[in-house]
Amino acid sequence: MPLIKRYKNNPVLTKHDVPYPVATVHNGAVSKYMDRYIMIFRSHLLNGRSILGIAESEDGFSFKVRERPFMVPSKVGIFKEYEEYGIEDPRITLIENEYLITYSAYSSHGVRVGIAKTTDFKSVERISLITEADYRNVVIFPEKFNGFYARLDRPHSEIAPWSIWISYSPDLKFWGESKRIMAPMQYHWDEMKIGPGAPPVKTDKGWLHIYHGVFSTMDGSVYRLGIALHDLKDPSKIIGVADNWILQPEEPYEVTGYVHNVVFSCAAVKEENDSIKIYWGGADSVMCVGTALEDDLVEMCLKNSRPAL
Ligand code: BMA
Repeated sequence: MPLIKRYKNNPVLTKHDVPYPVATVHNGAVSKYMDRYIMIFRSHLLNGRSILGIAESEDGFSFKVRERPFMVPSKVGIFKEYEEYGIEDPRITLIENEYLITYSAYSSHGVRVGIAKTTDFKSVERISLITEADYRNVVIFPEKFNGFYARLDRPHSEIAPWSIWISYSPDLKFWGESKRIMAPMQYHWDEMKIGPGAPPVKTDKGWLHIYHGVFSTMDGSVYRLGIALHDLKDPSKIIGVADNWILQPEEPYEVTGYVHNVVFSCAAVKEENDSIKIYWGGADSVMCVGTALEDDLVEMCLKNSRPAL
């Protein structure tokens, strides 16, 4: 049995399901909302810049895309300046009755991360740009720690391997106490860079965090998914990181597309039967889903783990 069972009708969304012209549908965030699943996904427009669309589902497998995009680059204020080249790779966290949406904001100043909120997935309000350049992949924990929001992110660096950091905030605007907590491992599937993937999922044994790792080959980079377990009370402590990847590009829709050999996750949804739905973009072109058992993922982190740093 594979660890992650791919849904038999993958991909669950493609550009053909979108009622406006796009080149891709990928790297979608997913959350349960009322009795439904909401997906906010990234699409490349035909000019190569990205916007965020929205789709709904009753079962988490079969999605219908709304007529209009959910978020496009802002036309006002500071967001206008920093979102000029597009917005990418959303993540959704439900915390204290608000759905927080983080996304990468691209402009001539580099890439930084924005945060917005919604309570109904109809209107959305931008809160702040929460990093300077060059950061991507912010995921927010769905609980506070000692009254502080916590996030994982991945700064770019010229002199250090691209690693996962943690920061805290009292108000979602001001962030600090930053610390590097997990690094790529040399001559390992994630040796080139790692970054946060899905917002962490709570289990009895710790917070499960699906991250992406990249390996450089003669044929370009390969994006795979890995799994780490963080301490329940102190998420800066990593209990274990699975040595093996949990998913790699294997199906045709993951191997070939806008960017070859990519599985990239921005969402994991915990179900009542202790299974977890994992969502990922295939080859930066389509959206896919699979299911895994929570216990299997936890066990992978605890047995046969590699050092976090
Ligand atoms: C990363 C980001 C992701 C993308 C991945 C693979 O740097 O741009 O959005 O899925 O590369 O192309």
